[in-house]
Amino acid sequence: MADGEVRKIDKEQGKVTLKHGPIASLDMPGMTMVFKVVDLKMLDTLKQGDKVKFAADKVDGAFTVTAIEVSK
Ligand SMILES: [Cu+2]
Repeated sequence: MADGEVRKIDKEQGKVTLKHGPIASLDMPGMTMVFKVVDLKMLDTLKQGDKVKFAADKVDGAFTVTAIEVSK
């Protein structure tokens, strides 16, 4: 799981903007970027400013959040 912070949520498009730390599985350094989500219900659990832990993968060519939880 990578660390991130929710910057923006777009329920209509099914996308979330995350400022994230390095993601080893994707060989990606830290940055702020937009992800799709595998399940739109994920977006209901999030709000702007939440610190999160998440997993992401490339699905049909698009970086997609496959799991996400708010850090306590
Ligand atoms: Cu990134």
